[in-house]
Amino acid sequence: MKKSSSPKGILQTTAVLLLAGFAMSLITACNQAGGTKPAPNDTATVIGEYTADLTHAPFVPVARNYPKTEKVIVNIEVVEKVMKLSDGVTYTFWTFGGTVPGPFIRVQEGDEVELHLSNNPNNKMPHNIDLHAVNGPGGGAEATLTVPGHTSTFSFRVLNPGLYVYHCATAPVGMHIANGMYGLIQVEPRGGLPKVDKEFYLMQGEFYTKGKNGAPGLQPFDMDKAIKEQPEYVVFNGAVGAASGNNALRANVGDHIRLYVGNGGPNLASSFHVIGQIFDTVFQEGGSEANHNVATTLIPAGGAAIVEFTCKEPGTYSIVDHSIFRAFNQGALAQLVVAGNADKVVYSGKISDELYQPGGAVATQEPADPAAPDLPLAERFKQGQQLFEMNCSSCHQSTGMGMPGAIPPLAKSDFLMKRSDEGIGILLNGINNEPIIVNGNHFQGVMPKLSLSDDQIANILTYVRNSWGNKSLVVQEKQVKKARNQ
Ligand SMILES: [Cu+2]
Repeated sequence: MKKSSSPKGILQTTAVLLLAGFAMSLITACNQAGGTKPAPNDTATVIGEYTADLTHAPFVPVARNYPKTEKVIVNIEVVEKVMKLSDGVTYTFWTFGGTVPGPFIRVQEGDEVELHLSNNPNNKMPHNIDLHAVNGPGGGAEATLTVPGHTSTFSFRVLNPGLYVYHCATAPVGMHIANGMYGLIQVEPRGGLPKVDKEFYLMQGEFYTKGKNGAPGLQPFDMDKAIKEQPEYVVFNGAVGAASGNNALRANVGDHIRLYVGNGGPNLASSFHVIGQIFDTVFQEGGSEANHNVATTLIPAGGAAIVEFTCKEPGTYSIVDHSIFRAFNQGALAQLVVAGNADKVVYSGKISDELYQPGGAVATQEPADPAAPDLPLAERFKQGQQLFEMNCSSCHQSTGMGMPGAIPPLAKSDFLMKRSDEGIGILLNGINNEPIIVNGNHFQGVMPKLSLSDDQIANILTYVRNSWGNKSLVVQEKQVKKARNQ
């Protein structure tokens, strides 16, 4: 911040000094209370000043690793703006810095942070910021309450290292958070965290829209659903698909990866999990004590965690809230794409797939029967609908719309409808991470080979190829048999 000699500047400086003094007296009181925690770096002399480099998710600022305590200027502008929540769905987000989550702030233990919160003149609402890294009333909320067209300034010393959530705390607080007003501040311990190869920023949050999940158009906020804690969307980084598909996180085999994960809530705790990975280190709740060898870690609303792991196998890893309907039906699904060479000792992949018939029956392949009876479209369609609901709809959705960025749509799918084999090959063989393009969008993932008979495959394909705007002929069992025998 530029030095100002205006009366306003002097007033601000005075207010900052008063606040700082108040904070110091609080610290003294806390220390005298006999806590066992080592005295924080509260009296170090501040040397130098710089403006923080803020990043937007999934990126994290480079660690500064400066040996001295500094004054850090943090400038954040609040912007109310319409952005995409899901394919065809928009929402009026209230944002720190124009994105959800807000910018990642990285400072060092003991630093003096001078925060300037500007409220864009085109905004309609007052806003403020409550940083969980602050020792002081409201975490800065009262000091930063700002109407549109104004900037508020306050300063605080970051006394406790750790990863902390910040959020707007203007009434109605829940609504400001539910509209996307949250982010993370990492207070680096002195000496820094151990070096890793890749760092990413992910933040979960729920959205409560008037329309049901997938209902198109600009969706208003629904206070009743928010109070009942029944979101329509649970997402990472502010939108369905914001960290999957073309936006997936990327790394290489052998990289040691650190994820800074926040949960803005406003209501739900996250059962944070990376499918097919084990966190070698977890700083639970963003604190200083590390736990090791954890597969799923709980992140409370308004809380955070730092997780670390090394990918030993290439592939696409799904990052989920393991409250699993949120992942596959509401959007809480990110992806990490890992490139490199496979190690068959660590993970073999499928070695074989043989018929299993308990009771001593001799397992034999179903004989090819080119004379399998043709059935009318209506009959295969009806059977196919039931089979689809049981086997396919949890990923592709009952609407056939899939999940943007993660699961390709079947409705009006050029990939499916233009195939010369009617899609039989996909159901027979599955998809094993081959990149595909559906209606111009890139997808890469795994569709398992399901245990379906030729008759069942014919039924499912007849249903899929004649639903949600798709139109084609019936697929018959003998076509599937023929393809299988080839
Ligand atoms: Cu706000």
